[in-house]
Amino acid sequence: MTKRLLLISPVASTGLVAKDFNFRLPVLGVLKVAALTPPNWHVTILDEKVESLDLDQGADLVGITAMTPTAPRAYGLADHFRRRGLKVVMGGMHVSALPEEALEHCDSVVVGEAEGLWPRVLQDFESQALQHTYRHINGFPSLEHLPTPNWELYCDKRYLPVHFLETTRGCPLDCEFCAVTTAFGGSYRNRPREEVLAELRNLRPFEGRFILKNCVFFVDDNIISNRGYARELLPRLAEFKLKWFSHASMNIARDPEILQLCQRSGCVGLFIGFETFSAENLRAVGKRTNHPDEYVEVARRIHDHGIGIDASFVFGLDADDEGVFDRALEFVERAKIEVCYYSVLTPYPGTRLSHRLEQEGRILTRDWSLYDMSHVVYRPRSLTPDQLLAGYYRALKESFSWGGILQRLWGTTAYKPFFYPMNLGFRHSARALCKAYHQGRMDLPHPKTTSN
Ligand code: B12
Ligand code: SF4
Repeated sequence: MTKRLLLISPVASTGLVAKDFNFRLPVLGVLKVAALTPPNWHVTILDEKVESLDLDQGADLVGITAMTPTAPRAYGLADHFRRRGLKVVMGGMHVSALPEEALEHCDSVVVGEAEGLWPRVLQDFESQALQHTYRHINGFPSLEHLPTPNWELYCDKRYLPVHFLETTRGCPLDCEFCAVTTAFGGSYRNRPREEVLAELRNLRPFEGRFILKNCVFFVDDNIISNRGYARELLPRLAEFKLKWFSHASMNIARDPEILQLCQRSGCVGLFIGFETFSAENLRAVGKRTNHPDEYVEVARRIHDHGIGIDASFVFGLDADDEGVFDRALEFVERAKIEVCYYSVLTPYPGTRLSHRLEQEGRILTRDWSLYDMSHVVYRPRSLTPDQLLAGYYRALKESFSWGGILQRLWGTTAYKPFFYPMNLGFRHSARALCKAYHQGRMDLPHPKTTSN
């Protein structure tokens, strides 16, 4: 008999890219879980960011994903469905780091990647033998022969026209603040090239669009992780006439051949983690690929290939002083960065940063809803929380003012139909957040009292 699986992606209440219309982006994690589900199950995915959830909805089993800022909402929903007598399984970055916490709200937790675990969860559920935790015992699962995600499940969601796809998981750098190495492992695992190409072939172009018909976001943390792999994959992308976007390490700017392959295969933009201008900070977080004296040149070389840059900066690292905001602002203007992505340092559970700040007694709150990179949830070393918050919101406001946007985009060689709307989207969210900040809504409710 067919069983019904309801997969839910909960929404976070705040954050720059959390719930805003401009960031109606698809959720790949639950789509991957759906793809791993055997055909005797009927799967529905509900993404609270783009649709409302019927709390009386029927299902045989409920699966809920959670990132840290969505965890409180995810737990609330799990409690609700369990009160209704339904079994709830949780997965995703946050609950994988804190399975014991999650088990207070759900019946079962999938720790880490669903591949290799999910079919067993469903089998156990069907034979009424659901276990509390499912985890990989031999490291990380193989990325070979992954089932193809069924994008039809998203056909009514009115997401922005972009398909998400992975070629790699994992990252060896293990930057202190980043959740990726703990979650996906300290080596790059590449998917077989032919399987990536088959997945691309399976994607349907977005109907009714003149531009951005074949837009793909490779959600890899570093699209050039394995140079040999990238050298062979990139030329093969040409047949799909993609406009693609991804993350890359700064090493890409030192590799003219790869940059050219990116350009020829339709790369419109790269998210680059510049993070900080302080060599001391870079040493402390372990980001070995970055050298601040090269940043302007890195941007120039990427721009020379018509590729736009989404530059990420983290504020509140231990060596940051009050000048950190102006240094970032000056750089993004001078280097004509197409999109600036500022974050307040946030100690996500499971990261080295979280362990260290915990030991140093510097965590101010474990209200996960505030872990959205727009609040200060720890005690910074060289700034006060107020200085950090004020500087962060000033940088956001200035970078996404009309003047700031024009200054950065004027004369850009990057693909404008991609970056102009993206800036408008960020401007909209940044303004809403700045307003909340000026109304005092981004302060911690009870600073220094909630650590437990
Ligand atoms: C693309 C992306 C985004 C996109 C799209 C997010 C989305 N809708 O999915 C955007 C730009 C919107 C975004 C936003 C944010 N992001 Co983001 N994002 C990513 C990125 C690069 C890829 C996500 C992805 O698709 N991964 C691939 C999928 C397959 O992996 P997955 O989702 O983890 O799913 C697997 C398992 O976890 C598990 N699983 C997941 N869910 C479930 C559910 C069940 C029931 C089961 C059984 C299993 C299961 O199975 C899946 C397959 O193996 C990751 C980094 C990374 N490498 O993952 C960061 C990452 C997830 N983001 C992160 C953060 C912090 C944010 C923001 C808070 C940033 C901000 N400044 O606001 C916001 C939060 C948004 C929100 N929901 O409120 C952190 C999360 C840390 C944490 N502990 O939560 C990450 C890990 C980045 C990092 N370097 O630390 N993000
Ligand atoms: S910040 Fe980037 S380079 Fe550093 S560990 Fe995370 S994914 Fe790897």
